[in-house]
Amino acid sequence: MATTKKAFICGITGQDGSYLTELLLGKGYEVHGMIRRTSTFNTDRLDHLYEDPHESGALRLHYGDLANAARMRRLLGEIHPDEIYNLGAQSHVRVSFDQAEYTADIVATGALRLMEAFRDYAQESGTRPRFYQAGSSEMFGASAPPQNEATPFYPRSPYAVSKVAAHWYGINQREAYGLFISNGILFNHESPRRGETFVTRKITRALGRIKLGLQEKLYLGNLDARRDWGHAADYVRAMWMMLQHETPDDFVVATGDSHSVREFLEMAADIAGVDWKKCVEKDPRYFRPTEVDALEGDASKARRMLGWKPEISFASLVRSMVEHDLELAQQELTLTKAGHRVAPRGGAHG
Ligand code: NAP
Ligand code: F7E
Repeated sequence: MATTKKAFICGITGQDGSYLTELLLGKGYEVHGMIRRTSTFNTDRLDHLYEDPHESGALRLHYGDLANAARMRRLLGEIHPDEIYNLGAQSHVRVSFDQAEYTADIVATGALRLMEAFRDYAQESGTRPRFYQAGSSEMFGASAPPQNEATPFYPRSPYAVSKVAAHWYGINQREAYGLFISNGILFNHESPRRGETFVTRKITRALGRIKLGLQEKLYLGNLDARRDWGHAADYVRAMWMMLQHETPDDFVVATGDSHSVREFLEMAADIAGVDWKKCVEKDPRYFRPTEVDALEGDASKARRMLGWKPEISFASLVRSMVEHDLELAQQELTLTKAGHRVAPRGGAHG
C-alpha cells in the first residue's frame, strides 16, 4: 500500500498557501502548515479546508515563524515531510521600502533559516526530501522583458533584493550539499483570495464597493506599469510539478502576456459597470521610490521540462475577481443597512 505523502507549507495562510493546500489535499497528501501566532485569526483562506484538530484531519497547523530557526528545525524533525514549500514572506513591494530590514530578515535570512533546518533534516532522516523556494519576477526588476531563467537579476526594492538572496541560498545549498532545492521564479499571480493591498485586488474590491455606493474614490499610483498576470491556482500547480521533476532546477512561471495597470482597471471597470475615469485619482503615496516598469515572462523551460502551462485566461481571472468582489460588496451593503459599520478598505501603503 502506498504511504501518504506529507507536505510542510510555510506561508500556508497566504493566497498561494491556500491554493496549494487544496491541490495537495486533493492529491491525498497530509498537509502540515506553519502559521504565525497573531492576536486575530489569520486562517480565513483555509477555513473551508480545516477540520476539528481533535479529529484526524489531513490538514494540521503548527505555530512557528521564519524568524525562529529552532522551531522550524524541530517541526521538520517531528513531521518528517517529503516536500517542503517556503511561501512565507513579507510579500508587499511598497511596504518593503518602509520595512527593509524586517523584509530582509524574513524573506532572505528566514529562507536561509528554513533551508539550514532542511539541510540537517535531510541528512539526519536519510531520505531525500524536496524543497520549493518561492522566488519572484521582481528579481528581474529593471532587466528588459521578456525575462527567462537566463535574464540577469536587477532587483529594484528591498523585497526583490531579499528574494535574490534567497534564490542564491537555494542554489548554493543545492550545489554544496547535493540537496533537492528548486527555485520557482513566479510572475504576478492573482485570484479572488489575493491580498487587498495588491493592485489587482485593490481595484476589484473598490469597484465592487463603488458600484454599490459604499465608496466614492479609488486612489492609485502608477497606472503605466506592466505586469504578466496569471491565476494563483495555475501557479501552485507549477510549484508541485517542480518537486515531482527528477532533478532540482530553477523555473520561470508566467503566461507570456502582459497588461498595464490601466488595462486591468479598464477591463475590471467594464465588467463591474463603473466609469473608472469618474472615480479613480492618483495618490503619490502609492508610487515606489524605484519602480519595476515591465515584466513579461518566457516560461518555455517549464513548458518543455515540466509540461506546465496556464489554463486560466487573463479575461477569466479579471472576471472572477470582479464577480467575487461585487458579491462581497453586496454582503457589506446588507450589513450597513442593518446598522453595522463597515470600515473603509486599504492599508497605509497599499
Ligand atoms: P501572501 O498572500 O502575502 O502570503 C504570505 C504568507 O507568508 C502568509 O501566510 C504570511 O502569514 C506568511 N508570513 C509572513 N511573514 C512570515 C513570517 N515571519 N514567518 C512565517 N510566515 C510568514 O503571499 P502570496 O501571494 O501567497 O505569495 C506566496 C509567496 O510567493 C511569497 O513568498 C511571495 O513573496 C512569493 N511570490 C508571490 C507572487 C504573487 O504574485 N503572488 C509572485 C512571486 C512570488 P500571515 O497570513 O500571518 O501574514
Ligand atoms: O503592484 C502598481 C505598482 O503591489 C503592481 C507581489 O505579489 O508581484 C507582487 O508585486 C504594479 C506596480 O504587485 C498601485 O506600482 C499602481 O507597478 O500589485 P502590486 P508587485 O509590486 O508587482 C510580485 C511578482 C511579487 O513577488 C510580490 O510579492 O501596480 N500600482 N497603483 C499599485 N500597486 C499597489 N499595490 N497599490 C496601488 O495603489
